[in-house]
Amino acid sequence: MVEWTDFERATIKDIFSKLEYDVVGPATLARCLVVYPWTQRYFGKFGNLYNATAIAENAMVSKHGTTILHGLDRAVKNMDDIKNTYAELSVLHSEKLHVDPDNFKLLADCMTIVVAARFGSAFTGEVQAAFEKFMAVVVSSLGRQYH
Ligand code: HNI
Repeated sequence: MVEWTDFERATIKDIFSKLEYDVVGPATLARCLVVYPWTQRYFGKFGNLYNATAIAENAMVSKHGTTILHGLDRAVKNMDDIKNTYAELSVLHSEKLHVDPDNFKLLADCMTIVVAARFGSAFTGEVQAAFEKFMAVVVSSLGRQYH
C-alpha cells in the first residue's frame, strides 16, 4: 500500500484538474512514438506513423492519447488502490496486447516532459517528485499482472 502525503495528494489532484486531456494525452503518446519508435509496433492499425508530423496529425494517435489520459484519471480518483483499479487493464496489456511493460515507464517519462512544459516554473522539483511518484505507482500497477 502506497502512502501519500497531503502535499502529494493535493498536487496530483491539482495537476490533473488543470490538464486538458485531449491535448496532453495526444502530445504524450505522440512524443512516445517519436522518441521511442519501437513503441509504434503496437499501433500497426493506426496507419501513417511515418514521421513526427504524421504522428502529430494522426487522429487515431490523438484519440488513443486521450483514452490513456482518461485511464490515468481512474488512478487519480483511486489513489489508495491503484493496483486493483488497474488489475484488468494490466491483464489486457499483458495477455491481449502483449505490450512490453518497460514501455509504461517510457510513456510516463514522456508525460512528465509534456506536463513540465505546460506548467513551466510551477513544475517545481517538489511537484515533479510527486508527479513521478504517482506515475511510478501507475507503471508498477500496470505491470502487476505480467508473469
Ligand atoms: Ni495502453 C489500450 C491505458 C500505456 C498500448 N491503454 C489502452 C486502453 C487504456 C490504456 C485505458 C483502452 C483499454 C480498453 O479498450 O479497454 N495504456 C494505458 C495507460 C498507460 C498505457 C494508463 C500508461 C500510463 N499502452 C501503453 C503503452 C503502450 C500501450 C506504453 C504501448 C507502447 N494500449 C496500448 C494498445 C491499446 C491500449 C496497443 C489498444 C489500442 C486499440 O485501439 O486497440
